[in-house]
Amino acid sequence: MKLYKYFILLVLFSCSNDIQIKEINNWSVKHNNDYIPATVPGNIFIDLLSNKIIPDPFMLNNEDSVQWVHEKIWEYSSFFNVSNKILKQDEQMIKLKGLDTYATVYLNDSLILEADNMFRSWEVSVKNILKPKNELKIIFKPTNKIETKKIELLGYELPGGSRVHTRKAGFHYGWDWGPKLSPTGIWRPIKLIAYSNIKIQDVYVKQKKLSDSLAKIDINIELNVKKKGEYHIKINNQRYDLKLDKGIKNISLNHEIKDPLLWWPNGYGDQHMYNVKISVFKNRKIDEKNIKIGLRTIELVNEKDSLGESFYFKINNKPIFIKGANYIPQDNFQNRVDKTKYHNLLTDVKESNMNMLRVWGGGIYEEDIFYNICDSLGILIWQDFMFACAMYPSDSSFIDNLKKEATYNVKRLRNHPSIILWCGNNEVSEGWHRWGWQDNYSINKRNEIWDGYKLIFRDILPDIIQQYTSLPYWESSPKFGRGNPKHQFEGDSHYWGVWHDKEPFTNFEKKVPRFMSEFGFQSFPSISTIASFAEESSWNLNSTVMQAHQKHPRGNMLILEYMQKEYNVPKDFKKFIYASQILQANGIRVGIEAHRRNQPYCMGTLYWQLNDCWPAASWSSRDYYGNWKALQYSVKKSFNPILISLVKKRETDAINIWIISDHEKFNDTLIVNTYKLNGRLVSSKENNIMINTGSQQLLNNNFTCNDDEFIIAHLKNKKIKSEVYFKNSVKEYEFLKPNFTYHIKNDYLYIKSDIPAFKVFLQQHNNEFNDNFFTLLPKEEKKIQITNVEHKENNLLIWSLYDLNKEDEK
Ligand code: BMA
Repeated sequence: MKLYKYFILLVLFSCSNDIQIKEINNWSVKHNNDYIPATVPGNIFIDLLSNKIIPDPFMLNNEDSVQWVHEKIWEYSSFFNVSNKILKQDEQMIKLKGLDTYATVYLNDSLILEADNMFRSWEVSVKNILKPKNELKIIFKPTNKIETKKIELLGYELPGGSRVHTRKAGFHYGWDWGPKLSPTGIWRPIKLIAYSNIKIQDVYVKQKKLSDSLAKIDINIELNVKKKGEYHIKINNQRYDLKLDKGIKNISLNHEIKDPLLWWPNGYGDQHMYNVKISVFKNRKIDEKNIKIGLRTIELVNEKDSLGESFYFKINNKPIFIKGANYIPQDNFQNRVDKTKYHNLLTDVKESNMNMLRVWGGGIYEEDIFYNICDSLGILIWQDFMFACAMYPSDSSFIDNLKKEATYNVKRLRNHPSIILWCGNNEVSEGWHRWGWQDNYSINKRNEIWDGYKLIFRDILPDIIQQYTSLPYWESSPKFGRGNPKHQFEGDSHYWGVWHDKEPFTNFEKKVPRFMSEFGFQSFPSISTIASFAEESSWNLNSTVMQAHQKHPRGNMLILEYMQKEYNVPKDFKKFIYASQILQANGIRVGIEAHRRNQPYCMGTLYWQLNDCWPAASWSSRDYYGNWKALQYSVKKSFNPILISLVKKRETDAINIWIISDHEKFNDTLIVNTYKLNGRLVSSKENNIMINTGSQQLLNNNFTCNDDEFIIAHLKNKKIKSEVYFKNSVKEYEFLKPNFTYHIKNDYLYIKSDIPAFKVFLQQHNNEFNDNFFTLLPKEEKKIQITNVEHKENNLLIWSLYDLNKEDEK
């Protein structure tokens, strides 16, 4: 009996000493005089929407009618009970991982926090305020009033407008691809944490040395010691005894890994990861953190050469040609971006043969899960700090706030092997030097604003990167705007001559930079995506709803202008969407192929933009719902490790043939076929070739074709095809009507055509095809995998370029 009592006591004692964590749930938000149920993490739009107070802001042009939402004060409240176990602990704190944005926080009517930065996490000690029954109340003030006051205080407006005064995602204020829907609320979880002995605050695994035979790492652990005494730490199974005084203690333990396995980007090898388990004990285990690390070296090489200055990444001492895209937040309402969405998006990135995403500076520092998946798939991350297309204030409170934001996020993300670069901002330097921003200010103000820029992007942020990581820092993307001729010779470049300046796609071939970090062209999403926000009666470019879902002021006009040059602009709206997608895909293909051909002068290509934050017309390759546009299928091919690129020589009709191979050296037979439009083979030339890695032009090939012909090249053994080469623009061809035959068997579609069919587009319910917008040559049977299958053989829509030109003849 005695023994039994002793055992119970021991259990109680050990529980009371462990770290207690409780998520604070059961939220409501005050609307008029009622409290309505609220979702946390979430935001006010989601709450008003799920309580049927506002219409869906993404539907129709509802965005306009919900603008009142961010002009109001919103009060969130949660009543929660706290157990004795928690109340008995020496330390009790509330951790608020994300408040968007100006928030006053009360616990049981005591003011515990005034928050002013959505990118920070806040920890507040609530000992003596916490009771068995509690109310946590958070009052969010509208950003606009506070911003107006800050502008008054500064005495002038900064480029970028009022948003620069608030540390909140830039795109919430509206962007040229996204709505003005600026959420307010608790966007990351709130937890109550209580403990008495010790807690692991932070772990940083720093790689000191990496060779084939040995990795040396330092495991830096930050401990918050509440009770001085004897502790021990275990790293995996190795034990270290420690005597610790009260307070924040930093300890560093050396570790070695023999014959280390490296972490490689997608396409270059495995993404080997090591588990590091850190446990703290005082007789028994008190706290534990599990970290996954990847061992790799990183170098950003900026070396002067005869042409300018290089910009490329070496991973594990190997120069890597970067293939990828720019990434924006997946939703204005972040709480809707669940695990599945992260997983699907990043899997698509990997399957599209990409090895990098750039997390663009007008969005958010992403969720941990995003980087975890990138680590496991080998997707490198270029991480911008959250500053975009504006000049920022530099008063002491703003600076103090951003220092804390940067430190917190850099520390949070520094164990991820996928993150290989931190970049100060998006287009801030370019804007200041090239967009006429300075014209509005006196010399003194200009100096003041530029001094602020230098302080943030040349002093503070690089210092933080240096202090907390061993990663490279890049001040601003791009290094030079396209108005400065240096953009082609030095650093990274955003080439918007195509699109913004209406230059032809072939200018991508002339303006090849050292590293292309942005270039793009818009298109419309699939009809099912359009149907999600527009009724059929609005399916035309001039309807109010379609205009509301095109945020670039010249967007539709530019699409039409470019389309007219290449295609007969379809009158049918669905065909117009098809044409807009192949127009975009082909234009970006020209750019990607040019960048890959020009390696090692150019060492990377990131197109603008991978994804969308709502259903709309935009530069994306993958729409809000994850549907692949023609561009996504096309980049998957253009980013294939082996690429055949046919390119017209300047001033002649002949083409050059290039082969690009990322990894392999091989021998093969290159077959170059010229066909008539009806499929008759006019000529076929075979060449045995030896391919090296990198980019290689095949000499002595003066291939050319007549007006009613096209060329296609393929590698016999590798079975890789080039894109079709047409000498003239598509609208000049009289395509013949292809007759397709197909059948569906076990999730596969088998399709054939009697004559060549180009940009063959398949659509059937919500079926997803693993290839689309492809070329079909006669006698060729294409096998396509279908997912989401609703097999209906009789309702497959098939279009090809013939359908664009045919319409015009009607
Ligand atoms: C780029 C981006 C964004 C913008 C895009 C398209 O430069 O950085 O600011 O959405 O252009 O205009």
